[in-house]
Amino acid sequence: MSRLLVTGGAGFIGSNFVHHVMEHSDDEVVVLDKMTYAGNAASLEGLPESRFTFVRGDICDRELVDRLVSGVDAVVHFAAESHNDNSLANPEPFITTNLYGTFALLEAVRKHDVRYHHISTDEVYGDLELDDPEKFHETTPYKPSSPYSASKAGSDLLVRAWARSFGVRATLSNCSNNYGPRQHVEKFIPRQITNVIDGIRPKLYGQGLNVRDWIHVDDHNAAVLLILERGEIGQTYLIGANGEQDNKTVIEKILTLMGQPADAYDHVNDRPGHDMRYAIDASRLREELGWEPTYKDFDAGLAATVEWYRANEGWWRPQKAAVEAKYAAQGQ
Ligand code: NAD
Ligand code: TDX
Repeated sequence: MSRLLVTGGAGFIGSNFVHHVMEHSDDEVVVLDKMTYAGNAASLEGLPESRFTFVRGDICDRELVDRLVSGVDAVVHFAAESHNDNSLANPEPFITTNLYGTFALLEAVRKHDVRYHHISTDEVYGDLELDDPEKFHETTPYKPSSPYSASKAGSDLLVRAWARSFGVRATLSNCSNNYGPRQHVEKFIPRQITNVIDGIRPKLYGQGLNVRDWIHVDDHNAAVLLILERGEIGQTYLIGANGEQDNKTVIEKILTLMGQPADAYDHVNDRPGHDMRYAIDASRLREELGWEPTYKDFDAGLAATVEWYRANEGWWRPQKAAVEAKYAAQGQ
């Protein structure tokens, strides 16, 4: 049994990770979360008190981080500013949380010699052409496009430097686009599902030819737990489930699943600098650690996600109006 510090555990992937750990291990979890607009206390309801502690605080608070890290066996670092569109409107919190916050954690795990796993994104590699036969792999050069992806790329490089220079026992994972329960309604899939529930037409940026490599959040988290337990120290693992879909197709699938005409959506302003395509080669994870995704059928995973948002309106309703007002102000 281990004691884990999970940063960002009230967010989308972090909260699903905490539930996954409770079900698939006997580890104890301490969540450290600032509860920004993206943190949702309801995502952590019902966890066993004997194995779960919640601390509200900032990963940039070095004293707090030092104290919490000193009491655990491992840190799993999910906390971040995570939305590309927000990073275009106001990059500053991305620099503070994603870079300085990661620095604060690295200094603490270095001091207390604590195992560290760093959660990152495929966006650090920039984008691919639609017809490129290559996918991203562990040695693809970094070429981030947005303030968000640049801040994540910088945080990855800090981890690698702390591992090499100070011997921090770190692993890294770069995952593709996640979908599933408890994702904030600012993100593409939940935004469109909740729009349809509310009778608002879904909003497609530009022509919607951009491709994302979708993976169910539970498959991402199963890989993270496996890397934490059995990954090679110093190694980077790419996580992806061969889930490439263009945005237009995803919107059409959501509309069809929800009983609407497939063309009942609007084209809105494109995202500046919009990455065209992401695609992951997860061979190392599959071959070295034996990981396999459970959700191999995107349509079935999407249908289950639609059902979750239908059944959990109380979870997302408080955020919905403000998110749509913000998008409307930027023509999206
Ligand atoms: P999210 O925005 O849903 O959650 C982020 C959480 O971090 C929130 O609970 C928020 O309150 C917390 N947080 C933000 N700043 C903080 C700070 N300074 N101190 C403490 N807590 C803070 O994000 P997500 O989609 O769950 O992403 C989690 C991680 O996974 C991020 O590192 C992101 O880069 C990475 N990632 C996300 C995806 C994806 O598709 N969503 C894909 C690959 C990697
Ligand atoms: O309303 C929309 N319409 C639309 O067409 C929104 C919100 C998005 N889009 C497009 C933009 C992207 O091509 O859909 C695609 C997915 O958009 P997001 O959900 O904003 O995700 P993305 O920018 O691809 O980044 C996500 O995956 C990688 C996460 O937000 C990141 O945290 C993660 O690193």
